[in-house]
Amino acid sequence: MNKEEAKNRIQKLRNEILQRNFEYFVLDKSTVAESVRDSLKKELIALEEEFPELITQDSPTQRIGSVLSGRFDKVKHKSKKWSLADVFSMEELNDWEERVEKAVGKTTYITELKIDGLNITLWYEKGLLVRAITRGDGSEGEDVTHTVRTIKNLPLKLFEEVDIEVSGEVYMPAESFANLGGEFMNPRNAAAGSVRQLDPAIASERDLRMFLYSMGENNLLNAPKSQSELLKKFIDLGLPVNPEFQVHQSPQASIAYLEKWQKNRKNLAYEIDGIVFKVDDFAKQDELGFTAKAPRWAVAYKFPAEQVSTVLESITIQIGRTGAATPVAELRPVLVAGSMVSRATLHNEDEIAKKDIRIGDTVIIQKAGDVIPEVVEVLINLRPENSEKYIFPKICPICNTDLIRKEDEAAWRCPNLDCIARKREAFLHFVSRGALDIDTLGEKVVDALLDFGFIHDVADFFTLKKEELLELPLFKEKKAQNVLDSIALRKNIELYRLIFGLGIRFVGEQAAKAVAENIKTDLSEIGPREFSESMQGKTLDDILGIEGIGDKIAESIFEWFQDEKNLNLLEKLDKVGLRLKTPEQKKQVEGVSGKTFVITGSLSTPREEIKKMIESAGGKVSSSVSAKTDYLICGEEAGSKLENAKKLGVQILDEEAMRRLFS
Ligand code: 3BD
Repeated sequence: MNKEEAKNRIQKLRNEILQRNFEYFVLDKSTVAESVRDSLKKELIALEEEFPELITQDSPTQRIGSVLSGRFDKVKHKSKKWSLADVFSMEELNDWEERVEKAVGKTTYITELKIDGLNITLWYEKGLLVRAITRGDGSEGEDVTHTVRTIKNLPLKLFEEVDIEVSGEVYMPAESFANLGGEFMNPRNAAAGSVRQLDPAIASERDLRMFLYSMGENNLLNAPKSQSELLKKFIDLGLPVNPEFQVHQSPQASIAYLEKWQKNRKNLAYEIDGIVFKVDDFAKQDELGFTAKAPRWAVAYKFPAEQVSTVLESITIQIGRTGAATPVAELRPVLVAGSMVSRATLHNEDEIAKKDIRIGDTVIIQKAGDVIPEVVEVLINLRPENSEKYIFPKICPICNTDLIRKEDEAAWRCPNLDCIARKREAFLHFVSRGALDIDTLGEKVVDALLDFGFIHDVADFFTLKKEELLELPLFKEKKAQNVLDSIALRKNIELYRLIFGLGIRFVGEQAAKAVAENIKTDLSEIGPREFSESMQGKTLDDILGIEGIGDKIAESIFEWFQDEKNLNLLEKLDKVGLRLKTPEQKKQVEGVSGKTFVITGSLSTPREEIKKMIESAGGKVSSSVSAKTDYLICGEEAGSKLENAKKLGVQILDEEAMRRLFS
């Protein structure tokens, strides 16, 4: 290839890469595979190596330039970079809208997600990226062109040869941040730290992105007349714009947008810390003008903080249903993410030690979404002088029994089955929604029943008397009757609800359903006694054989039914009249249900189909032949399994014999 041909080819390759990158990064639609974009770039690199005199700064191969020798150069902004006024509540937002409409009358608004990133201004000259500057103090920033050039969704060349000054937010997608590891606190810090590298190669390895949202000096011919037109113009130029902006005809409509994103922010690939409200029309923006610091035509609604600091006043120990002793931080109450928080979990002894959390410490607490608030970090500089390392208590604060910590577990446990704290949690679990679902028995009622000594085990719920209930605080005739009625209503429940409600360790709702499915009976309803007998008839292997039950769960279930106390409880539940609906039985086929099959050789019906047929008739399919195998279904060219089956005297069926069995 001669130089002229190379120049031509290079130009075409650059344009193609520019266009494909734009489609991928700005329009968010992939028109060719990433490997294709890579190979185009490879060809371009090869040509530029052959003809280095043809390399230009806007070539996509030239994102990484030379390492900066010292600190960054200071650069004056062409136009002042304004701040944004914050509002923290609906009232403040309404006040702002009233002020706006008083000045310019009814108007349309545009809302944008407030990207939690780093504010950067770019200068393009004749369509080429020539400079990138941090916000600095708003009038002067630092030159970070060398790192910002490496941002993958940012074009080094625009689709039009214009001079334009644009600002936006550099950010790092949450997942990329998570994969980064290392010293940064959050994606915002990671983005800022990457942009402020002296070596552009480091920035280039970080997954940095940018969204643009405002324009300063420019020589556009048909300048946009509103913010929404501006964002569309950006896209025409090839600049990345956050796609979630929206124009609203009324303030009310913009409130819906705010509520939507406050709720859905976790589903975004990047972090946002609020919503920016702007008057859409540039003429109206001009009319409204600026205060000393910020435009009057825009505000940022900041989402309630999810992390705040407060003082840890004491540490209490909460005993759970399984006896686990969970340390709880008792906090000076603070508002977090819109609700008052006065307690946060400290998880376990090791967590406290790892973070060196002490009573009296000022701590950062976090509440994300619906999860339990937790202590994230101690602000060590605020630690009182005389503080001492926290020593985890070794006795149960409720019943004074020595706590036990097994070697492979993080939790200390109260081993006392009669510990009132354990019982309370067990009772609450028994009546909870996934279990017996008795909604009149809330925490207060259960606490009162325990206080008065009216319940000692879960069977006692079913023999409560009205006279007893009437003794409880705030109980009158009607309330007592309500409680009795709702208990009576739950005397007849699905079997799995009891299994779950018993609180056998590791047995959740799914496992409970799996066990219930496995109770073989022709009856549509059984008592706890029959259930108990059926379970006692099972070996550990039988339980392990239940689909969906792993080792840990199986062992726990097996042990539970070895304990006399538990069996007595089931007996008592039977006596008080609890009735258990068994799951609909799979159709039973004589000679198939309860039998174990192994399939081998090549058969005319797909194995999966045969397996389904066997299982829906109550049989089981296993992969290897053993003494427990009842039938070997054997096709052509069977090998060692057939040999084994013969040795063990397992009954062997060919396809025809198998069909006869099922008919
Ligand atoms: C965003 C100003 C105006 C052009 C002033 C209305 C204060 C950071 O997604 N619009 C956005 C975002 C930020 C903005 C404006 N629109 N200003 C905006 C913004 N969609 N984050 N900010 N900024 C950007 C700032 N940065 C650092 C220190 C002080 N202020």
